[in-house]
Amino acid sequence: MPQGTKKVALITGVTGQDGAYLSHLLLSKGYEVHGIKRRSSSFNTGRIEDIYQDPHVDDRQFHLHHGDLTDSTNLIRIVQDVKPSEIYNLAAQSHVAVSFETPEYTANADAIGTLRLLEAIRILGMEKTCRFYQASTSELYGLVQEVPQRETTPFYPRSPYAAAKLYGYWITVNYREAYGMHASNGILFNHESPLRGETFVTRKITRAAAAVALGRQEKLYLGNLDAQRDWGHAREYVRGMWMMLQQDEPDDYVLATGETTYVRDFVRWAFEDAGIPIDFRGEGVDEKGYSQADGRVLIEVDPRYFRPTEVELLIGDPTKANQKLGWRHETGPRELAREMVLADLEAMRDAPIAGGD
Ligand code: NDP
Ligand code: GDR
Repeated sequence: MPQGTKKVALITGVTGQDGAYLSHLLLSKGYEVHGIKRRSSSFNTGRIEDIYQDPHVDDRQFHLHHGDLTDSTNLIRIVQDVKPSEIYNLAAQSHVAVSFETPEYTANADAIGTLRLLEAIRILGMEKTCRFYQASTSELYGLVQEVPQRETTPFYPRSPYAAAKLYGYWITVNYREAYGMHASNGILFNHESPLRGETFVTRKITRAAAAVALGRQEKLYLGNLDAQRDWGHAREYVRGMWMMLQQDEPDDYVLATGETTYVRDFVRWAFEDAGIPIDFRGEGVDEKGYSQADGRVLIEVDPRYFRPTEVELLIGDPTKANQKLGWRHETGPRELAREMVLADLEAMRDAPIAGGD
């Protein structure tokens, strides 16, 4: 791109956790940012309210377009209108457990949706002018083949979500090799924040810890407490996405903290930060769980949250991203849990809580 030309980014999944953080980052860097949001019967733009700009305002830097990864004509038209210099494909049916219930839809959005976007770039002859980021995932590693997991670790997907993302990963590599596109995969390990969706385990736990502390909830039902995850902060991970697209050459990178934590320890931390120190009684997933000093059972394992096939252990090796991108994480899981609990406590003090699992 000629120097001095304004960079234009198109973000799919702009209403999600990462879409919100990435929009903030790119706006702060002077980008014109376009996001694709789905039509929904109620507002789904809560995470980007603070950067929303009225369509009637002149010289807007943030624009929203209705669209869907399952609709090729819509994607082609948006890419043609926006003419982005960078596309970040963050949209996905991103819940692993839900993918077992909606496998075909998940494949359509997460696998073929990626192909549709790459084809839009190709059909419009933008292979050399538009860089592409694919939101790949540590779920690709699935059944443990090697730890810590790095770019060269073999994949073994364990869910319809991971199988769909495997296609997204390889079609991105293929378009890079076949058409010389600047297309990169970020293989991101779990990243969380106060903006994390309420049904992912960290946020489910921090909201429940806050609600129990405020006397609004008695108990939290969870699934596999023995799973281990490498949890980092979403704000830091979107910076890594941007860094990948600023490289001269496209490539694939792991972003991770290199530290892994049991779900049960995240539970303990979150409740501790909410002012409810808890003792764990026994080991194993069928155990009733944690109790307070007064004997109340606060956590109960409910098998309905078990997955037909589980990913037991994720721990990433971010050496390549450290060395080639200069990317580093700053926030570890303990600090992350605290930030999320404090944010939920603050939000919940002023607002009624909604249900959900
Ligand atoms: P979220 O679930 O918070 O956001 C997903 C976004 O995709 C939402 O904006 C959602 O819209 C949108 N979306 C879902 N289906 C479609 C569709 N068919 N067409 C258009 N948009 C759609 O995910 P995150 O922000 O956490 O993750 C971003 C991406 O990174 C996802 O692809 C995820 O799979 C991947 N990823 C996430 C990791 C994590 O730990 N967070 C780790 C590794 C990869 P709506 O708001 O309407 O639901
Ligand atoms: P994950 O995240 O599947 O790793 O995918 P999630 O937070 O859903 O689960 C993490 C682990 O916690 C266990 N678990 C529970 N999970 C949920 N959601 N609800 C529960 O009640 C519960 N109890 C225990 C799970 O079994 C699992 O082992 C996330 C998503 O953001 C993906 O899009 C992304 O690709 C990966 O992270 C990296």
